[in-house]
Amino acid sequence: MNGKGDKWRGGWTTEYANNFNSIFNKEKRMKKRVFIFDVDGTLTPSRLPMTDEMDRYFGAWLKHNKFYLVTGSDISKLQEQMCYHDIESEGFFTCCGNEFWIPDPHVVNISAELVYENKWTPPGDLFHFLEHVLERNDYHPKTGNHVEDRGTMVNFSIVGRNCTLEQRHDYSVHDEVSQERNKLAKEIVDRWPELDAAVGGQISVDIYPKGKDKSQVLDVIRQHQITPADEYIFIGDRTMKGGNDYPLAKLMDTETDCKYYQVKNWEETKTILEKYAEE
Ligand code: M1P
Repeated sequence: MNGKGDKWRGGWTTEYANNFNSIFNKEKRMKKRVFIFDVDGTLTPSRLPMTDEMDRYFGAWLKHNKFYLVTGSDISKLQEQMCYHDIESEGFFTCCGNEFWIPDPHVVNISAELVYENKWTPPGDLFHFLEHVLERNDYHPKTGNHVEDRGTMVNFSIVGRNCTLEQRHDYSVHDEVSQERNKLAKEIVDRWPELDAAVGGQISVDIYPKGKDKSQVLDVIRQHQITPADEYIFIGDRTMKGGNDYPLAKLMDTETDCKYYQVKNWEETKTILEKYAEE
């Protein structure tokens, strides 16, 4: 094959077709991909900032990629963990998608503009119930700060959010065996069918009105992207049933332009991103 002048058109073969891009000096069109990341356990170790290795990798990766973040945490926790990379996202969702923020480096302290928040007043008897759960549960230690009302959702933890990293780890081992967070989430949904409860990070349960979970972010992202992406890719560590990434993963399963990955830690996320970068 000597280039496009050779036996032009009459001699068009599969070989020409397969080498179309190089013959016509065309760059292969890059697929427009939009990545959506959970934070804890996906980009960072649980409740800790990104590791130096991931910080460096992600900092370079984001120069060529579009991404959103979707976490169960609130904005202060997310920003503690993201090593300023949240500023370079297209947007980020906190409180399981119940708050949407657009980065704006000019906004003092938080460097983001709140686009919406789904304000929610939890039923009063939910708090009574959670207090009762704490009393009846004999896990020790209980460190304080057990119920966090974030204004759009409630986070509940038996060991308490004041725990040290070691106590956090011990509780997560206990929970792995006892499955008490999954049982509690089920009990909440049985008592309040209008609510949903899901296991997010290592020590707590997220509670919000039914449907006000991470799945709500996909529509917002689609509308926010002026030209549609070819592919939306979600990576999370809790995409299994009962996890707070599950509703989004389940929705993405039904959409032809979406894909999701379940990971065990940030290392697996990095490996996935490296594979995409090789394409
Ligand atoms: O982002 C994941 C979760 O992070 C924290 O969970 P935990 O303290 O249990 O590890 C919480 O902020 C939780 O709301 C959030 O879903």
